[in-house]
Parts: sequence; structure tokens; C-alpha cells
Amino acid sequence: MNPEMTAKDLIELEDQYGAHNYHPLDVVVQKAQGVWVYDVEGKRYLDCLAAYSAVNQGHCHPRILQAMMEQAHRVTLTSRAFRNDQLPLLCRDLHDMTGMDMALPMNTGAEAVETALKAARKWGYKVKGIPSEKAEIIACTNNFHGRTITIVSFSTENQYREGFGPFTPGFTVIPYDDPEALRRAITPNTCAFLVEPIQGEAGIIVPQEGYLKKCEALCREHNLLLVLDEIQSGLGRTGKLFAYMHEDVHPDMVIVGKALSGGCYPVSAVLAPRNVLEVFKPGDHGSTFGGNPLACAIARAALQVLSEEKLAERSAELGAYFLGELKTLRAPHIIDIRGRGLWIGIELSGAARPYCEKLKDEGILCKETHDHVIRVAPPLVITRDEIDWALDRFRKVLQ
Ligand code: PXG
Repeated sequence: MNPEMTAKDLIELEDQYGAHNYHPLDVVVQKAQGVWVYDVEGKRYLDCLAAYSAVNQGHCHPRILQAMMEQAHRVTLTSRAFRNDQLPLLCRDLHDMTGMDMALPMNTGAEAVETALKAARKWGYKVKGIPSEKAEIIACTNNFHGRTITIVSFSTENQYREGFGPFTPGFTVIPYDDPEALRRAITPNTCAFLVEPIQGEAGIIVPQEGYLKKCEALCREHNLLLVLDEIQSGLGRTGKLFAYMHEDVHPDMVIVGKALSGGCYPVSAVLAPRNVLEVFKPGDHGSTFGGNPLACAIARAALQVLSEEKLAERSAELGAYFLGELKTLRAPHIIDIRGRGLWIGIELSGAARPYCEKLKDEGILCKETHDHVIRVAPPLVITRDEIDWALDRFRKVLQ
């Protein structure tokens, strides 16, 4: 593509002309297929990040690409000023797959979270009868829901907030995995509890069994909405379609993104019962690109791949194998290895970054989260042989 450009040249260019709001590993990816990515020098790596679970279906899945190309040649964008022939089909597919009455499509995860927050507040005023401007939403410590000013208003990560105030009021933060804290935080003005079923960015924190069930009971008792951010945990990653399905709970809103497009395009959505999403009237909310026909065609194909290739089931089976094998690793600096499905955190006593660098040299792409945790989250199309290949390298680097 750029035969004269080396990785070093490209890194220098990016450092000079691009904002430094990330600190990526210095691998310059040029192409990818399935679980494998290739850098500009042609070196092959096994992707154990899957773009933070956006590429659950594997890179450049041929069926998603085909749907994308076919739709791109027909029509890409109508805006919501007009209808298009793909949006109704995506909404129906989401309903059929999840059982949720309705969908409101957006683009990025953060936008879908903002949409859910707006829906929750509007529901609080219109349905629950909370006095004007008084609605409260409860969120958890160490949450990650995106980067907008409203969302970082209830982040407990200093760096996400520092220098970005003033913040949006109306949020209460309680400890994660603590139903009693939720009980104490609820007031008559609470309209929603926003929570990740498993906290990804916090380091793959799996709550105690029954946590969501207890939260659901409290939400019912006090008439507030249980809003689950399944942007990273959803669409097969934990071995079920959604992480909440490991417990028999019925959320009031589910936020999806990332793998909704198989990583081919930004597509997100809020899924909810009719009595929640119908609080929006024409003009209350929207987005130029949200629900565009290209996005919808891609998302439909991405969902089809998930179900036809039984990726949630694969994640459960291969994740159990991967986790079981990783747990046999013995090294003094390994504090904990945990996870669910193909979503595994290896917690170390020291910095994880140097191990991610070493894994990269061995042909494995991983990224640390919260300094001490190596996140292992390959595309769900990974095979057992590829996991064995990865395990050899994890053993070599970690032991
Ligand atoms: N909720 C959860 C649980 C997420 O993991 C978002 C919301 C926001 O999605 P968008 O599409 O707005 O990024 C996420 C995103 C990053 C980064 O580079 C983002 C995520 C994970 C790791 C890094 O900012 N997750």
C-alpha cells in the first residue's frame, strides 16, 4: 500500500499529526482475517483483544463484508428524515433474537449509553412521576460506559474526569457487586440503575452469583429501570448472547454496540420494552447516521453470523478450556486468573504492559487494562488449535 513507508515512518507520522490520546502498542496493522492480523512488515499476530470485543465474529468476516458491499452499492445514508428498507428489518431481527420489544439505533457505544440515560430520565418524569429536574441515576464504582462529558461525570477514574468539568449532575455512584449499597442509594427520585453485568475495563470483574437478580428485585420493589451496558459483555462474549442471561433477569434496557457490526462499522442500539422507548416522541432524540441502511445491513449480517456460527456456544466451550489451561500457569507474579466465556483477565502483582509487549514479540496481541490486568478476549471464531498455539506463548512469557 505504502511500499516506501516502514512501521517506524508510520508511527512517527501518527505521533506528529495525530492527537496523543492513546498509547498503543507499536504494531502497525495493515490487514486482518479471522483471528489473525498482519503488520506492515507482514508479521502475523493472533488477536487476543478483538478490538475490545467488537470483532467477536472475526476480522473481515466474508458474510458481513458481502452484506456491506452489496448495501454500499445500493444506498448508504438516507438520514431519518426518510425511511429506509433496512432499519425495520434490523429492529425486527433484534426483537427476534433478544425478545426486547423495540430498538433505538445509534452509532457508538457512548451515544447508545447517552440515549439510555435520556430514556431513563424521560421515563422517570413521564411514567414514574419524578418532579421536574430531580431524576437520579445510580451507577457503580470503576464503571466504564464511554467518554462523553455526561458519562465521565459518574466515572470514578480520575484521568477520565480531570480537566473536563463542570460535570452533569444527577448521578450517584455506589460500589459494584453490592446490592445493599444499591438499596441504600435508592430515593423516590431514582429512575434507573446503570450497570455492566461484568466490568470489562475495571479488569474483567465478575460479580458474585445472584448479584443482578438482587439488583433486579430492588429495581422492581422501588420502580426504577435496570439498565445493562452489554456493549462489551454482550453478543456472545461471555458464552451467552448477553451476560445477563447467565442469571434469570429481565432488564428494562440493554445497551449494545461493538460486535453489533462485527467491527465493520460503528453500530449501537438501545433495546427496551415498548413502555420505555415510547417515551421518545419525534424530535426528542436522534442522529444523522443512527439507523442508516449501511449500518443496518451490516448489523443484520453480524447478528446472523453470531447465531448461525453459534458463537456464544463456542465462547462458552472454548472459553472454559482456555481459562482452565491458563489457570494451570504457576508464577509468583500471577495473582488471579478469572473470566467468563472467551473473556479472561490475568491479574498480575505488577505492571501488565511489559508482558503485553513480550506477548506481542511472540505473536500475540493483548492489551493491559487497569495497569495490572492482561485482558484475553480473542474473536469467538478462534479454534482450539489456535488457543493451544496461544497457550504455548502465554506459558513462555508468563512463567
Ligand atoms: N460501555 C462499555 C461497557 C464499553 O466497554 C463503551 C461503553 C463505549 O463505547 P464506544 O463505542 O463509545 O467506545 C465501552 C467501550 C477506548 C476503549 O478506547 C473503549 C472500550 C474499551 C476499551 C477502550 O476508549 N469500551
